[in-house]
Amino acid sequence: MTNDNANVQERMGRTQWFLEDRFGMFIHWGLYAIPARGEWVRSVERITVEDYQPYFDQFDPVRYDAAAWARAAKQAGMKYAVLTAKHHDGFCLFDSALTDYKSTNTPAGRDLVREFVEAFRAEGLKVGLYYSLIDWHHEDYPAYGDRIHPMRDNEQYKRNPETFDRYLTYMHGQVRELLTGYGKLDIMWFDFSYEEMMGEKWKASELMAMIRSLQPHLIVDNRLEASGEHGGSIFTSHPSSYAGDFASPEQIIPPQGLTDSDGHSIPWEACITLNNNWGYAANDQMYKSASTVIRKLVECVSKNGNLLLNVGPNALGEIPQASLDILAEVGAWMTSNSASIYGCAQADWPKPEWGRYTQNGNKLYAHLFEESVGPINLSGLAGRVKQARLLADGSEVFVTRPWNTAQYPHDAFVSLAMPAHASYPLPDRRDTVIELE
Ligand code: H79
Repeated sequence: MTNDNANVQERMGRTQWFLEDRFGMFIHWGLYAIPARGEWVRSVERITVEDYQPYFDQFDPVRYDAAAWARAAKQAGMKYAVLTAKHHDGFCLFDSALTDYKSTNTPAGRDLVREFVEAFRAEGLKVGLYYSLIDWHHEDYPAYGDRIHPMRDNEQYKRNPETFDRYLTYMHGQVRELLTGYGKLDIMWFDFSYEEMMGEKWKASELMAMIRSLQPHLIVDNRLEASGEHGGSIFTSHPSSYAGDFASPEQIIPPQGLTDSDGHSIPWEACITLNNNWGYAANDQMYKSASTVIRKLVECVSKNGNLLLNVGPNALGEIPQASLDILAEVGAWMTSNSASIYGCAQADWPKPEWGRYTQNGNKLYAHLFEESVGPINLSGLAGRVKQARLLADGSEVFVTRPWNTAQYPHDAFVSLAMPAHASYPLPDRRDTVIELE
């Protein structure tokens, strides 16, 4: 069944590359890298604009080397990246003509967004920009001053819609700057709507009309309309013009792939941190292992989704070494296994007991997370497997039917070792991939 809604049709065209690429880097970077307690520090600790000002006066990331970031992303197997051009604190990493609160006015003296887009494009990666709808610094945003918790400021908004209009002019103007001054962008990542602050409160149809006219191929997340409570009309058969091109589950991988009310798959991207913070947090060493990252990437792809994995560079501009180490190990796995990720999607078979399937046409990828006792059961695949090979080295895997499988006539079995009924360690304990034709 196809959907004749024009927004859905156009979305399918725009998101084609996104559904193939599957793996991207999220980068949260700004003044908050100096206090190093996460990007929400100003709100959580009720820091006033004045008390936050020293971080602006000190911001001098002398080791920022966008080319080094781009190499780390590329070597990890990532195909695109999204940088925080402006986060909730309102600080701009780009040379906006509409504010003085920008990196070019700090000791950094540089347009950090420009360096980012140029370096990542040079590595062949697609580039996206995160732009916060919320702004704790702009005087016309209803959460100005020390009342900076956006969830609690609707009363103030209701009292003063005229001044909020001035903020919207600023916000739309900055989006225009980003879309006209930095070449071809691939993603705009808006964050976030809440309570009644959503959709047309942001003048979203006007904003989207501008985006579509300036950069028609660009894809947009669903957060002009989605809040924590609901994902917006992208989940219906007739999405609005600002419903977005993909859903954006945060710090969660949905239990099943995401579908609209007609049961059609929706493009989605889980954004997940490497430790427990988005912005740099000096005391947060709760890093996910490379193994976990690989398996979670596989899980996303097995449910038709993408993974946008976050790093938080420090005040000097470096991606933390612990993050780089994990990315390098993920990259080592991707080097020999990425055919089971790029261009792959949910398989035609249900999730197996020992791991997950991904699929690309007639290639089915069995991702073994668990060691097996005896031959590995490919449920329901009896007579359908033409050939099986280890993806990492191309070596043949035995499609086998030893005596102890006779009672399971509908299942196919493969074995990584002879004799076929032996137990054996997996060649790659993170995820051993068997390519089945
Ligand atoms: O940019 C990252 C987050 O800063 C942002 N979205 C991702 C991509 C985000 N903003 N708000 N939220 C996510 C949800 C709000 C969470 C909150 Fe809290 C709970 C705000 C206050 C309580 C988390 C915990 C942030 C501060 C404490």
